[in-house]
Amino acid sequence: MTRQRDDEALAILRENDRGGFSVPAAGLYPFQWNWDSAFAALGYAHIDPERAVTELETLAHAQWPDGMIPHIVFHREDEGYFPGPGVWASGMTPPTSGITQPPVLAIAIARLVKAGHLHGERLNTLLVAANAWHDWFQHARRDPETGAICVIHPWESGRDNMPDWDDALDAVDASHVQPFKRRDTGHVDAAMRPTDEQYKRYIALVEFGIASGWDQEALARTCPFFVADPGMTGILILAERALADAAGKAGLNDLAGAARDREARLIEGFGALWDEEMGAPTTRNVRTGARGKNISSMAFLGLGFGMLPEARAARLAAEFDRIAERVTFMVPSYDPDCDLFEEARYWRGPVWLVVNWLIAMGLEAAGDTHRADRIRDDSRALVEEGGFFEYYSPMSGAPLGGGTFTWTAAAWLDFVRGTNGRDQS
Ligand code: 9WN
Repeated sequence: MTRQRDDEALAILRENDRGGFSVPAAGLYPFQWNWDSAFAALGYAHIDPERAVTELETLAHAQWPDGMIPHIVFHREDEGYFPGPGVWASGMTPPTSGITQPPVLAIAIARLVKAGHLHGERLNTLLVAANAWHDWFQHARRDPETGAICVIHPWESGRDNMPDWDDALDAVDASHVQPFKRRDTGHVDAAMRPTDEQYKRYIALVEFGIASGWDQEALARTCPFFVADPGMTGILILAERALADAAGKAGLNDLAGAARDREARLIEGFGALWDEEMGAPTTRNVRTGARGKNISSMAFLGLGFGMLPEARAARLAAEFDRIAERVTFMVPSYDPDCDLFEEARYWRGPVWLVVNWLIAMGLEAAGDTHRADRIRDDSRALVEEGGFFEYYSPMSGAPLGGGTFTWTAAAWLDFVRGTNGRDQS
């Protein structure tokens, strides 16, 4: 079975290749998505390293003049997804959405450098792009009180429907949003996707961005939705480390130094999201001060090396172990012991392999191979049983959402089979 899954993973990466960029899944997601692409590159590295580099280049090529790398790049028209380029109206070439997504790019760059696939001018160009993007987060997405990184739209977090966004999203006025036709529910079961009410508010936030002329620094001050996220902050910490490492190897010492400085400030920001009662970092609604009510999967990035002081990391590890007892497959996107947990609905309970990959990466760096192995073994079992789906039930392992998914295939090749890049060191 394992070998058969290897072949299937390779075939998915080839089939979802649109020439220079990959789509997350044919039909459901027909454009280039930001963090999907960074993970895809790590998958392509196992088939065709040149193709892996190109994936990152087409993504970086869509960078805005202000430094933001957008969450979707619309290289060509496709009616199969809503909202498309006309709705976003970003005015960019190529057309893009107007928000960002988790900054996995530098993590992919560093891994390609380590494997000997990326060097010279092409490397320098990518490092400069990643550095400008990381810098942009400090100007356009920083919580002035904690120093943690915020999102102006649930889609920015990559964890669209996570319950901790609910309160902030409910406060968004969607009364003026004109009727529209969703396309996602034509591809997958509506019971697994966000509700229509949530979708209306997603679109209201897009309209708010357009009305501001997509001025990202202004949006940080005025957007009704502005929520600090341990996920975004934790991933940016990993990305800053990766950037410092790759830039150091390339001899770009100023750039490496800038990344290290930002990393130190981000670690403080991550720590400021710690919730003593919860024993975990949680979201913070910057507009109201309200905190997330439960533990989401991304909190476990805090188990990574140097993210939290020892006593807090030990408390967080106890929460990990409690959840690990409750589910068959780690890591559920939301705490299975709370009322808001839903086993099959988008980001309210199911397991995503790319989140597992990031958490395990942190655990391995911290020397916690025991918990990292639990995550890897569960990830392997999910794919062996269910194939390459978008996400899975943490209880039954049922495959859910879209099929033949690019990042799940990449996670299989690189994280499950390739042991997180350790084989390449
Ligand atoms: C909105 C492509 C993307 C992922 C996100 C995931 C989902 C889009 C959607 O699909 O988001 O960006 O329409 O639901 O939540 O993490 O990048 O795979």
